[in-house]
Amino acid sequence: MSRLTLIVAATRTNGIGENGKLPWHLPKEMGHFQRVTCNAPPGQQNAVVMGRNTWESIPEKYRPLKNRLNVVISRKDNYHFNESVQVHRDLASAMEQVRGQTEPAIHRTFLIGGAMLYSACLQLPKTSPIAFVDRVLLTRIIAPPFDRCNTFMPDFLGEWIGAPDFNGWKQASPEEMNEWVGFEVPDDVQEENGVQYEFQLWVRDA
Ligand code: FOL
Repeated sequence: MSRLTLIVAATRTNGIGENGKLPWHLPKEMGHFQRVTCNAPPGQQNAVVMGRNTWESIPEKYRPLKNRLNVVISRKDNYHFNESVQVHRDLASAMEQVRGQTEPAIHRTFLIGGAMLYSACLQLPKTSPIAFVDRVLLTRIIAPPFDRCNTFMPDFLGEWIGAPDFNGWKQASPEEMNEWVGFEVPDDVQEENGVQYEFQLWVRDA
């Protein structure tokens, strides 16, 4: 079984996209995404697994995402895109590619979207031979509400069951988050272009 870290920026109502693109322009937040997903020990690399719509939403000049193994999932026949990226028909096949890859060895695997893949993966049980999402690196967009979002991630935290446990998910402390990502992450509210957000890490037992 492979562990997956879901990485996402989402509003409080779980909005993540508007008409196929990100609803906001947050260069520093994007810098955080880049730094986290690129950070691997010397000689190793991380993998980024994504659906076709997410691939298409990445500006052409930035894809494939550099210094990361890019893996795309699409059921379209002969979907034509970048030569250096392999396309898979399902997550099982995508994860097999990741597991089979050596040189460089794969350190961590990040699920970078979109909505369809986030939902499918969050539903996998711990016993799944394919993968299990045991971490969510969530950038919570606090304000404004971005009411025009028309793509959403599942409400993985669900209803409050009793602190500090939400459906098996626990929020890591700022120290635990720094330790896991491998660098210092600001633990207060960030503000960029009039948008307020904060970095969170949620973990559940595998
Ligand atoms: N997670 C978080 N925290 N923020 C995001 O914006 C985000 N976006 C996606 C998935 N998880 C996320 C999917 N969308 C790029 C563009 C869109 C995208 C993911 C990545 C992208 O162009 N990334 C470049 C950085 C380019 C830049 O410096 O502006 C990269 O190298 O990662």
